[in-house]
Amino acid sequence: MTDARLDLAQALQDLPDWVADDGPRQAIRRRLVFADFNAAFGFMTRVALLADKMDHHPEWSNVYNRVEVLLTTHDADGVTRRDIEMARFIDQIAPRAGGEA
Ligand code: H2B
Repeated sequence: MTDARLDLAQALQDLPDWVADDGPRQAIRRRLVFADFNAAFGFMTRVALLADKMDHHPEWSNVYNRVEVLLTTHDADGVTRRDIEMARFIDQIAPRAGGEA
């Protein structure tokens, strides 16, 4: 069964590092900066393993040490608890200092 869309403003209250995407779909995004490509790709690998397990996949891009992540649930056409779960995991493993761009 498809999860319900969440109230975006409310969902973002607990996720200070995430912003609402300004594209046509309801989505949240976060930019991360790592020490180098190795660290960025290691991060992506960890998220990919969760994505595979959850059958829930981020839309993302990587350029050297930068990773841009956009989370939305295609089936629900918006942000659901699955995106929040993934965002929290990302926040847990993201670099603490200097991890923002
Ligand atoms: N990822 C995301 N972000 N949203 C989805 O709705 C989604 C997904 N659906 N990964 C999954 C795969 C679905 O297509 C498969 C068939 O379960």
